[in-house]
Amino acid sequence: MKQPLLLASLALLLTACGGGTGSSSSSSSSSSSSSSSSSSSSSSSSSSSSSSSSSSSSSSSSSSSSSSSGVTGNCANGAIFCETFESLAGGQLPEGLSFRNCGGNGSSYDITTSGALRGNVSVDVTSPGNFCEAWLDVKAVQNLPAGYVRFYTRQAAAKSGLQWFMLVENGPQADSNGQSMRMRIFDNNVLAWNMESAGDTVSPNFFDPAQRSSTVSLPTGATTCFELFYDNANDLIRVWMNGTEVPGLAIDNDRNTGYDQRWLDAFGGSFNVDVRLVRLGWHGSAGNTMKYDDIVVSPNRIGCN
Ligand SMILES: [Ca+2]
Ligand SMILES: [Ca+2]
Ligand SMILES: [Ca+2]
Repeated sequence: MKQPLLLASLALLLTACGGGTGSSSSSSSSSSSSSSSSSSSSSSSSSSSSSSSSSSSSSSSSSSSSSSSGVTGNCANGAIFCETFESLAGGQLPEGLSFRNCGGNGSSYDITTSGALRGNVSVDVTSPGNFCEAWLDVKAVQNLPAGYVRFYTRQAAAKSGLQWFMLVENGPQADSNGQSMRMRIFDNNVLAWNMESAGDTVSPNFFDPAQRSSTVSLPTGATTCFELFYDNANDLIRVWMNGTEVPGLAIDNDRNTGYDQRWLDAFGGSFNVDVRLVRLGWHGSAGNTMKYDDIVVSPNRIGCN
């Protein structure tokens, strides 16, 4: 039985912000630029006022050009969301994205021509560290029970350890908290899934040299394409980097295949994939800026071209 999202959000609001767990609850800055939809995070409107100002002040210009590109209707190959940021320089996030700040002016985004990843404009997402979250909420995922999220990214500085740049909110309780699936950057930039509430487990178990080779290191200083696939009905998660699947990041509920045994064990033998939101940005102990561009959500594989 699913707990109503409102209750989950309210529960999160009671949680203290920050701390070593990284579970800063902070309220929903998403409401500042979200227009409606059934977003789980926007339901906590009671505290949104504190964060809405920060998100709008984060970008250099206040011209709200939210009329842009691509929420629906003009994306290729059946995609339900696509954003290149090309017409949004200096402005606000488009309707399909919202910003989740840790509160106040803690984190920020900036749609900028500086160092653009693709074309002339991309978006910088900056966190000062100390577990102040900075997320772009990719809201189209809420309307898709199975699909692909494709994006390009580049980190300004190599930061690893207790850091993560993507959150997959799986199940009704996950809301940038201990039940979120973190795409975490461990030492030497090794990527692995990590969830705090499941014994802080990691998948793959990269501490085992044999499994270390099943995953990749996040390139630093290079624009990198990621594709995430999730299928809530068939309980599948897969990840590609630069067009090549990363076998160690696949979770398929078959402990006889791949490298998900540790993950499945942490959930009592099976993991119910129930993806409700994907967040792109930065969160963790260290501050950083992550650039993002060409974000697409589609029921079909998108690729990196
Ligand atoms: Ca662009
Ligand atoms: Ca499922
Ligand atoms: Ca498996």
